[in-house]
Amino acid sequence: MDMTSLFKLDFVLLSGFLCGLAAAEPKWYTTSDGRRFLIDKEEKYNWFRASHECGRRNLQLLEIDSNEKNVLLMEEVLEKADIGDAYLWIGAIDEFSSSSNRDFYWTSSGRKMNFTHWMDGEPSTSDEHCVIMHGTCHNFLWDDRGCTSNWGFICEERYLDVGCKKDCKEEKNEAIKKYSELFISLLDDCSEFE
Ligand SMILES: [Ca+2]
Repeated sequence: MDMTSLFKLDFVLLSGFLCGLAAAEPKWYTTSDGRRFLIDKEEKYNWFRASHECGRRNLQLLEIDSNEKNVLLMEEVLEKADIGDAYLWIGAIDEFSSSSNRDFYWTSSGRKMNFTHWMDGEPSTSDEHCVIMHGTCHNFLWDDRGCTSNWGFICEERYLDVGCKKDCKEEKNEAIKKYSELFISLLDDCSEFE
């Protein structure tokens, strides 16, 4: 191998090493009641991919169904995670409704969102169907965003006892069907550029 090839090899190895340093791994956090949460602050996931990143680890995008859980999360997870001004996807969508007075649902349980922690003026526009949580700088308030924009995510361990009744399961199945259809239509749109 000549010197030029050696320099090229060194450059490739060094680049790989530096990229490895730059790519932060998602981090685990545990609350005092033993529940575990996974946070990736890197803003490179659309909502569907964020949901997939949780699912492939047998986790789910975060559901916050009570003030108690929200306070526990803020005090024992989010403050420690040093999120700064990053945004994190959570597991809520509006079932792709175009109504200005639309409801939001938790995709993990299928339940309608009752407890909310919206930022002032949010949810804002009916073409923003997925929900992010703001970082520390905005007190972890929620905001609807376009599902294909890229943000970080927060997952939690799956839990079975969510008080979900039959109707709730039907809502969940309907929501999954709707966002699967949207995902497929987005893939079709992307294929036009290939
Ligand atoms: Ca919004």
